[in-house]
Amino acid sequence: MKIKKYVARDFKTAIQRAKEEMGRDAIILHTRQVKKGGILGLLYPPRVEITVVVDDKLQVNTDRLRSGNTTGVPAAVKPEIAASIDTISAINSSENSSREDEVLQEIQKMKNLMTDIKSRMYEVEVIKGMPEQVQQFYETLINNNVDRDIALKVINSVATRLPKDGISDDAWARDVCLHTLQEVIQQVQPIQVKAERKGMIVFLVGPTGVGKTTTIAKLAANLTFLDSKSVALITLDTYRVSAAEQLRTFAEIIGIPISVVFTPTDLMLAIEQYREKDLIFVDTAGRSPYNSEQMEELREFVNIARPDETILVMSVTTDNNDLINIYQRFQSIGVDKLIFTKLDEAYNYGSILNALYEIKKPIAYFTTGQNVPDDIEVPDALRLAQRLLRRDEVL
Ligand SMILES: Nc1nc2c(ncn2[C@@H]2O[C@H](COP(=O)(O)OP(=O)(O)OP(=O)(O)O)[C@@H](O)[C@H]2O)c(=O)[nH]1
Ligand SMILES: [Mg+2]
Repeated sequence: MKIKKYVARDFKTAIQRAKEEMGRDAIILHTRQVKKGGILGLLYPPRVEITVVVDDKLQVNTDRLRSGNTTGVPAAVKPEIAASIDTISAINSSENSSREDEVLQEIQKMKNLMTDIKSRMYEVEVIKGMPEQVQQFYETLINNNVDRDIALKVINSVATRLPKDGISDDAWARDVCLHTLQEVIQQVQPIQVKAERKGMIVFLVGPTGVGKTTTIAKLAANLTFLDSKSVALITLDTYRVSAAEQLRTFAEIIGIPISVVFTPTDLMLAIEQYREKDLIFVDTAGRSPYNSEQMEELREFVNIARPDETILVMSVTTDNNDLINIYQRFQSIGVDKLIFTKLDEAYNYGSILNALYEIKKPIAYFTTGQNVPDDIEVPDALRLAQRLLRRDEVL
C-alpha cells in the first residue's frame, strides 16, 4: 500500500499529478484546503491537498463499493471519500463543463451585443448619409414605436426613391414616405357580402378580452341597418353564461336571430338553419394561444364549419412581439384577415405597422372605442401612414 499527499493550486492539477505518479487505480482518501498560517496566510491564496492511496486489496473493495456492496471496506477508507481518481476527475470536469457552459453563454451574449452595436453603428452611418427629411422620418417612426429595423428598411426604400442630389421639396419627400408606408400596410379588405352567395360564414377568433363580441355587435348592427343585409349570430362562447347573454342582448336590440352552440354537430345545425341569411357571424370564446387544448377545440369547430373568412382580432395595446406570436399560433387554424381593436387606447400606431410587416395579411377593420355600433372603421392606409409620420404625441 502506498499513500501520498499532493498539494497544488487547484483540485484538477493535484489530481493530474497524482494520476501521473500513482496511476489510474489510485484512490482519493481525503481532500482539504490548506492555508499558510500567520501573516503569510494573508499573502498566499489557499491551496488544495489530496491524500491518495494505491492498494490492490482496496481496489477490490472500491469495486464492491461501486456495485453497491459496502461491506468489507476498511475503516480507514470512509465510503463517501473512497472514490477512484477517474470518478473524481469526471465529477470535477463536469463541474468545469457547466462553468464552461456559463462562460460560453456569456461570450455568446457579448457577441450578440457586439453585433447589435455594429448594426446600430451601421444604421447611424447609413442614416447620416441620407437627406435631412429622410432622417427626420426615421426619428418620427421610431418615436411612434415602429421597430428600428423596419423603420430603417422603410427609409432606405424612401431614400432610393428620391433623387441623389438632395431634395428641396419637403412635401414631395413626405409623399414618397407615405407611399412606402402604405406598401407595408398592404391591403385593406373589409367583409364583402356577395349578392349571389347566401349563408356566408365569418368566424372571429382571438385572445381573451380583445373585443371580439363587441366587434361582432358593431358589424352586425351596421350590416343590418346601413347595408340592409340579413345577419344571424352564432356563439361558441359557452364557457361563461354572461358571454352568451352579452351577444344575445345585442342580437335582441338589433333584432336578429342568435344560436348558442355547444358541439360541432349543433354548429352544423345552426348554420343549416341560417342558410338563407346573407351573413352568419360566429363568435368564439377568447383563447389563450398558448393553451393547445383550447386551440384544438377551436380547430374542430373551424374544420366542421369551413368558414368563408376567419378573422383574427387583436388589440393594438398588445406588445409588438406578442402580436406576432399570437398570429403564429392562430395561423394553424387558418387566418384570412385581421381586425385591430382599441386604437383609442393606443399612444401610437407603430405596433400595427410592425405586426403587418411580419404578418402580411389584409386588415379588415379598426375599432376605436366601446360604443356599439359607431366605434368601428374600415382602415384607411393613407390615414394610418399619416398618423405614423405625425410628430406630435396627439393622435
Ligand atoms: N377602448 C376600447 N375598448 C373596447 C374596444 N372594443 C372592445 N372594447 C372593450 O373591451 C372589453 C372586452 O370586449 P369583448 O367584446 O367582451 O371582448 P372579447 O374578445 O369578446 O372577450 P372574450 O369573449 O372574453 O374573449 C369590453 O369592455 C369592451 O367594451 C375598443 O375598440 N376600444
Ligand atoms: Mg366575447
